[in-house]
Amino acid sequence: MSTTTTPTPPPPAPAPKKQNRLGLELAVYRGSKTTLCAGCGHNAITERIIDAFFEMGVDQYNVAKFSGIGCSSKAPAYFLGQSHGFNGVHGRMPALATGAALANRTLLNIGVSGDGDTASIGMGQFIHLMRRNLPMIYIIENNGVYGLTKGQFSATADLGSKLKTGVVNDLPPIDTCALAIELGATFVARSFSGDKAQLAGIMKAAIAHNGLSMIDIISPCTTFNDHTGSTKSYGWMKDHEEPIHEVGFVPFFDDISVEYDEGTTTDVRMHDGSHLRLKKLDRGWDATNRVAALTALFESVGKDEVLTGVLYVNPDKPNFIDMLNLVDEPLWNLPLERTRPPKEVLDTVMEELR
Ligand SMILES: Cc1ncc(C[n+]2csc(CCOP(=O)(O)OP(=O)(O)O)c2C)c(N)n1
Ligand code: SF4
Ligand SMILES: [Mg+2]
Repeated sequence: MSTTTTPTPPPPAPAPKKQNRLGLELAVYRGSKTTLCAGCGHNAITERIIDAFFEMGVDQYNVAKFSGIGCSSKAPAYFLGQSHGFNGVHGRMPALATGAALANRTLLNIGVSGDGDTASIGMGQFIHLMRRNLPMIYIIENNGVYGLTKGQFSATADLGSKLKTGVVNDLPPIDTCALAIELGATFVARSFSGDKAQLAGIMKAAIAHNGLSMIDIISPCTTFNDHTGSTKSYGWMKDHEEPIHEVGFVPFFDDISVEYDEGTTTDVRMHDGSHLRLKKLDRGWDATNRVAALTALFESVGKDEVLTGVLYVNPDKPNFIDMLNLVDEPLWNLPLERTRPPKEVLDTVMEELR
């Protein structure tokens, strides 16, 4: 008796990988493999940065990444592997970023810092960066400890929170968001590394913003600060995160006529034509009102709640580079005759000083 064998059908062709508006795949936006601990919140933030730059279709060659020292400051090595990068001294990233932004105004700048790198050793530089409203994204990966040096309290640790050893923090925290709003940053947000949807919207809006975007992201340190008694742990954030609105974002290259209800949603037109859409929740937060944002942050102190979302946004204030009235071309590319005053001008200056 003859047997007939049915040929096995060929396996289905793999689904084509999604491409962005530059025709690039997500993988192109990755960097080196992370060396951080498994489960570290910083790794989740790296993923959100990769997603946001991919979805916005940013040209990596036009991006400069900056950082200081800490586990968090290692993160720029793990995203945008084809961008420029400068890993600086502890707490001194703002000065580096300021120099680079002035030398080449066409760059899109992103800095990653830690709560130690920013709120302890780097505080002097941080406050001047906020006050200058330099066009850059400044991310604080906030775990309440110095992870890299084995978990000492940082200046953002909450009053009464505990180390694994039982040591209690008896100093009040510095609220980097309240400081940034007061000092002049024009896009200030707080989020949680575990809140994928919210962080995605915030990150894309920060890319679209033409000024200082300060994003403080609670980012649990699984090795030194993820236990009961910590207020920067996954468990605490799961129970105490209080989103102030739903964050939506419509990039300029998508159809912006998407319907929304003006009564419940604030629409903020960003510099590049994108739209940030903040759907009000119970609090009725007005993210364009600086004083109200500060008041709400002060009122939340001691209430065991972490307010997350875009706390404040002002897309219209001139940034540091606009204020300096620089020429349109990058300074690094100007010929000597356009950067050095001619001899006659110098002679006149010398004459005046006689
Ligand atoms: C001038 C200087 N002082 C102190 C140190 C030691 N040090 C290295 S990283 C760090 C703190 C890092 O904490 P954070 O910025 O919160 O980053 P994390 O590791 O928690 O992500 C300190 C104090 C240093 N490297 N350089
Ligand atoms: S020590 Fe903490 S902050 Fe550093 S990589 Fe490990 S989990 Fe992350
Ligand atoms: Mg830290």
